[in-house]
Amino acid sequence: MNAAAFLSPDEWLETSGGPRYVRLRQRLEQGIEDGVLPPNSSLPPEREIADITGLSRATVRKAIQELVKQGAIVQRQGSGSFVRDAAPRLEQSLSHLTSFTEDMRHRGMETSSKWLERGVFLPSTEEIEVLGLPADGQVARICRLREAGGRPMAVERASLPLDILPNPLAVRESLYDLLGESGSRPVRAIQKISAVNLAEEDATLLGVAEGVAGLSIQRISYLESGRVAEFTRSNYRGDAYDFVAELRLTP
Ligand code: 16G
Repeated sequence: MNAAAFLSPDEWLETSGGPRYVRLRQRLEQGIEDGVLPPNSSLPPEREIADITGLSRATVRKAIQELVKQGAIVQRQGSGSFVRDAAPRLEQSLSHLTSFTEDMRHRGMETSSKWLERGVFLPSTEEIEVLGLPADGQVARICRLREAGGRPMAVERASLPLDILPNPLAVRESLYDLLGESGSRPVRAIQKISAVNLAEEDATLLGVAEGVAGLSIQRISYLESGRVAEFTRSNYRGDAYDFVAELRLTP
């Protein structure tokens, strides 16, 4: 079945309730899922979808914009709308210290987070060592499932000294934005990347089967003064991320 036949309204538009743009969005989602609209295929132009369905162009645009926000459809200037790649791989440069929110914004993707844990805790031995905390001190922890374009990308567990993040509940979408507001955004970081087979908890959160390959990343970030500001352990979906490092010959 081609896209035009699939969008022909008799079968779906009149048979279910809800706003018309939602019904069109659902029909397109179904087409993507069933492979009628395969990865990288182009969608008919808005005008044509409006003609086929009898919907207004504004309604068609609204449905498509929702799918763009979800990351299911990408728009390319001058050439129209396309179904996204089967498993879009995102590249993160290993030479710039950026936040998850910045990385995704740079690609035009919307981010969201699900809070798994946040608060003030007694530190573990590892946190005491890495963050240089007094043994009887406290630590701020924030654990999040990070999503981009509606897809889960990483489980992130960040620990920070309490004077750097006094109120973990104050973090909204971006930790680095908040740290920037208080003048304690890290300026340098060391990252260790290793392969991991995702254990049940993180695999479930990331929407993959237990034991599937992922990337485990440990980031230790520093303030200008050289003090450790953040210790983060993250598990990324292996099929979603490429980390790219630029290498130069030393002069
Ligand atoms: C990145 C960092 C993480 C940092 C987060 C802040 C890696 C492996 N990790 O995900 O250490 O806490 O960005 O992002 O890159 P945010 O400002 O969007 O909360």
